[in-house]
Amino acid sequence: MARPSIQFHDLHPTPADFAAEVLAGLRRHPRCIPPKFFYDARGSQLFDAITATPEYYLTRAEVEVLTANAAEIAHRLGTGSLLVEPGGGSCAKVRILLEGLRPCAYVPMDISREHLRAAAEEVAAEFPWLEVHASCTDFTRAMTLPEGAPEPEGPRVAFFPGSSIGNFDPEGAVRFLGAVATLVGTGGFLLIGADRKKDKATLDAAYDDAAGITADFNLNLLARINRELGGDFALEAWRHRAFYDEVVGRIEMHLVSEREQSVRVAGEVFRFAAGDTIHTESSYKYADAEFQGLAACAGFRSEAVWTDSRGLFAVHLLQVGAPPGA
Ligand code: AVI
Repeated sequence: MARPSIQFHDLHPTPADFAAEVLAGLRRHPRCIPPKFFYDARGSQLFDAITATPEYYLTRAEVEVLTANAAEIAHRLGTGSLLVEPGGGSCAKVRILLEGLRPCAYVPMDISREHLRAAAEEVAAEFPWLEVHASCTDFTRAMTLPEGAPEPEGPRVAFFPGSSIGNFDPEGAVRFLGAVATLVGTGGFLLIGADRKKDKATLDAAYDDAAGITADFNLNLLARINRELGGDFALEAWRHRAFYDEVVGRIEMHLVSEREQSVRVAGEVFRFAAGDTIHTESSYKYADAEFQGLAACAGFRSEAVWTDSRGLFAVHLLQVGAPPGA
């Protein structure tokens, strides 16, 4: 029987400067804090809990699409590809595809070292025939393959599930897609999940579940600032607000000050009036054609798009075309 094969490549990514980014965001108007800071240990647990709420349909819909179409995806991509997953710290959804794809190697990339190591070891144990090259890197800054990753007989394929593309603004999304296109090269593929535009009630509920888990996830950011940056946010004086802006086509998540108050963070004082907000996340929703247009700006053409039985969520298969004049 094949033995699990795993290589761990530590590219020593510079950790995000939590203090500097939070202070810069609180000095700005409108105030904002980047959503990447949601994911401390408690935030990651809360995110997992969100994906199991009845209102947050995204994860279930995407799993349904991948499961229903795994054979067709494998048929289109062939075997022997090099499968790369930027941000693939938990290697969860890729399991649906591995048996069909039989890639020559799987390269999950993530900044969270121990989380990546544990997940990569688990996937290698579960698929003993699979060569795993886990790469600890900040893929938003540098998207390169680790040294030693094999040259595949098949194409290079990137996998970016979860509608995480929606957490970039459209310009940032095109930049990210461009970096993926460079990584996989001409003829390479991207399989990517993108949440679709839909009625406001469904979207508002998905980001403000009745059990209050998304609210806890949002408020945990303030608890993290208190703990790690010597902040004194009074959590009971803040509330979660999420709404779908139908004109812009995005969910906005905010923390709303319930009263006039002063807050100290890392020695600096910030004043808030009642109703002032801190914008903590945007989650863009795309019609299929709109998303394909965005991907085209980054050099991809659409090969296929699949949706779940309720038409809520799309998984796009994109391929990098030859550069103009080639
Ligand atoms: C990680 N990301 C795709 C989630 C989303 O739907 O935008 C994060 C999230 N925020 C609140 N609920 C889920």
